[in-house]
Amino acid sequence: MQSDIKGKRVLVIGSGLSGVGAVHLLRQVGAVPVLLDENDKLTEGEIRARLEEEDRGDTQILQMKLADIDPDGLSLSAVVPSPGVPLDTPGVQRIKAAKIPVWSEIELAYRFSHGKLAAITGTNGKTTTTTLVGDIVRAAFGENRTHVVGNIGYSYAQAALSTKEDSVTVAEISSFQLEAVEAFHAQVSAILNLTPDHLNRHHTMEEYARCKENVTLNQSPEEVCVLNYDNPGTREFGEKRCRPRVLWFSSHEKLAEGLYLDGENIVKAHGGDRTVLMNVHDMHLVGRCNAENVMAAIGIALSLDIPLDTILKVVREFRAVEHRIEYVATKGGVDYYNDSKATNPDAAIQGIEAMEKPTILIGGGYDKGSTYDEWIEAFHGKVKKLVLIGETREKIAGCAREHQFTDYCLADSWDDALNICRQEAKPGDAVLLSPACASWDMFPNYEVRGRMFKDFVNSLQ
Ligand code: UMA
Repeated sequence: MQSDIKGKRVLVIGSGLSGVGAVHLLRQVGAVPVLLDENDKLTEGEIRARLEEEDRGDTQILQMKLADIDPDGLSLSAVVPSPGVPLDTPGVQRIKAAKIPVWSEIELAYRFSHGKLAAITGTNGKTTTTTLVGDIVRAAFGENRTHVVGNIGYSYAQAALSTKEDSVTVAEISSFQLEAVEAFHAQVSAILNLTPDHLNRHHTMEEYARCKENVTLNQSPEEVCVLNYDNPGTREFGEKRCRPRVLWFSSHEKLAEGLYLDGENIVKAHGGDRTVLMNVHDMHLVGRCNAENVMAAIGIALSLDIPLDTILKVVREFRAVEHRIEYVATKGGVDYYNDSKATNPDAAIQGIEAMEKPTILIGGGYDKGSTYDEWIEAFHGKVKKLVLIGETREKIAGCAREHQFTDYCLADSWDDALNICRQEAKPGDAVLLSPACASWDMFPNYEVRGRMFKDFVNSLQ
């Protein structure tokens, strides 16, 4: 589907990956992008330098607060906010009141893309599942027909115009990106799980779930949504409101239809038949959460009509993605794991569960309004020291005391936290960076946080 925006002015908010991708797409289709960034620390030159070479010259740049723009005066035909831009601010509300369409960057991208789309959302496991599905699609259809985009770190808008009728796009989609969608339509969708996250942005769990459920928007009853049978949120959605056909997966229940974990085996149940697909020890990924990601990926790939033997071959060869319970090295008898991607308590619980040794845990960071009770309860005698960093350190310390967990300390800085780990870790221990918080108070993103941790580990004798 295309949209008639040729020659029309479109405001792009944010000059990060999404904004740059959106400007590029808009220019390629003959629209006139106006790029606004609210960060007053950036110079116009810096913003322009972020754009693709061919977009730099005459793209109009605005450096001001969104609340100060005059939507009518700018003669806008649409507004494309980057995912990081909250949509309930007065600036966005004024744009909506002026009846100017507000499209998230994935909505814009979708309108100009071709071929099939598999869209994967959920609170945790998105990146692993998307990467795995991407590898399977690549093995089945070849590199040229495969596009892996979205929250994974590559703007969908940037890739959209390279897609063709025979392309298969695999998109990792966040709740932020699903807030302003309209025509967006994936042939296969997945919601891996729903647990509290980003509540400072979405305010309530209902609103967060509503955004995630938008991944099924415009799907027909013949199309497929892959859902987690064990998670109360996705289960309720699948049983009550989901329009496309549900393909369930479960790591707890032997389902009559769908994919499930039976001891060490992944089993497919269909039409009364049960087939053992593989043993979880035949793959390189560890932990129940990864068995769930693999089942979801198999379900998505089967729904894209990819042969089972192609799927299972890729699953057997697949290795963990960077920053997700990633083994870094063993130094002085201490195992170091980088789980910087655990940016909420639920993901961090999975990090702890995967540890098999007494663990020194680095936690804390940007305050997203999460509660930490369940995370601290999951320590179960495994965490010998909790080293707290960032904005949430006092809040987590208070929560730890309420749960009678007192083996924590507050680090004054990132370096201080690493020094504490160095002093506390004894041979036979593990050190785990699994912060349960976003990184934005101390780092540009979780990747930088994870790489700094790995640099520290690699510098140890
Ligand atoms: N900005 C404004 N006004 C605002 C907010 C931001 O002007 O109110 C400007 C900033 O000054 C900055 C730019 O917007 O220059 C940044 O935009 P952004 O925060 O949307 O970041 P992008 O670089 O466009 O990256 C986004 C996703 N970021 C977020 O959702 C916060 C990336 O996901 C994604 O990989 C990328 O698009 C490509 O699709 C990252 C993420 O942290 C990994 N996602 C969250 C998560 O996984 O928990 C949802």
